[in-house]
Amino acid sequence: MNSPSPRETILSLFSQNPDGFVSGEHISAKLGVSRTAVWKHIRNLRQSGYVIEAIPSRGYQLVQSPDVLMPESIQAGLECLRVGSRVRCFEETDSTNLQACRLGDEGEIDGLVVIADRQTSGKGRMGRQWESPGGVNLYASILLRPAILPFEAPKLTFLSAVAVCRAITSCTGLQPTVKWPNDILLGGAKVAGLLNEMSSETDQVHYVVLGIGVNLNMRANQFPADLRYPATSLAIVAGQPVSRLDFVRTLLREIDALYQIYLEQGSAPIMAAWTELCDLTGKAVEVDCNQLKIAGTMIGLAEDGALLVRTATGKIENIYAGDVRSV
Ligand code: BT5
Repeated sequence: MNSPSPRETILSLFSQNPDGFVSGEHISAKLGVSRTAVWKHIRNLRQSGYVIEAIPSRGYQLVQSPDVLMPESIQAGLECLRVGSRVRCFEETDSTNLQACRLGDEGEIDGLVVIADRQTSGKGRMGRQWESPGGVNLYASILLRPAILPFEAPKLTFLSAVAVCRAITSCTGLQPTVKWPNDILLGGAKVAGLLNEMSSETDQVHYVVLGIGVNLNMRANQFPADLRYPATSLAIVAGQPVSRLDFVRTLLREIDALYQIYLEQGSAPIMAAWTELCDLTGKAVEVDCNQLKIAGTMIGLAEDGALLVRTATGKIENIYAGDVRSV
């Protein structure tokens, strides 16, 4: 991991002190710089939107952080094993997945996180678009380099799905559900979408990119009229805004913890957690598989991540790609 910048060090000192006070002397000793240099770093942080008060004889106090996603505020005190070891934030990019793939091709490390404030070509599955206005949502891609075979990689979508659900519950108390293969729903409306991509050879994965889009503070009038399914945001459902910074930090911790479980125990515990979050098991569904529509009862997941649907004739179909709808 790269050594932290002075800003990162100061923000992490704030996060380590429960009363929020850090003395100028302590910062200057930690950074190995003069008190004047400390004051300059504090001034720069204020210019970036941090509200920092200076209280005589107690030191500096971080009163408020801006809801701007920056590597140092995301990483401060994050304590993840892998995820977030490097964080790249863009004000605007075409797609965080494309960025992460480009960086993956250049050799970026396991655990790299790419975040954008807005995307100009946010990607959904099968060439669809992901609506990505600025300042309101989370658009993130996580680069992982697990030593797995290519056929295993699609199962990592379940990891992102469980992590997103846990982060939503932790930040808002809401209880989302999952819909195979890549949707997170609140009250039946889509609140988050996932898009995994990978680079591999026949018998080796170079990297996997977990693409995660979560509608945090998007307003009803920001959704296009022609969405395939009803959509919503956490703020619409919770009735109050969600801190993007808190959400992304919570999400990265959840992904890191699940990734550790995945590396130690494989995908079975993660798929079990996903199944718990799915409320369509045992229900009548219709799956749109491009040319073909399959109707039946959703049974659950096969070991390889396929969706199992029992049709009216009693036949069990293993479905690898499609859009599921409850009927
Ligand atoms: C997805 O595709 O749900 C995958 C979305 C992944 C987005 C993330 S953002 C970070 C990373 N970088 C990227 O470029 N992508 C990933 P799919 O199941 O195909 O759903 C796409 C469909 O959802 C669209 O055709 C619309 O109908 C609808 N949609 C578009 N934007 C939406 C939004 N913000 N919220 C809810 N629904 C949306």
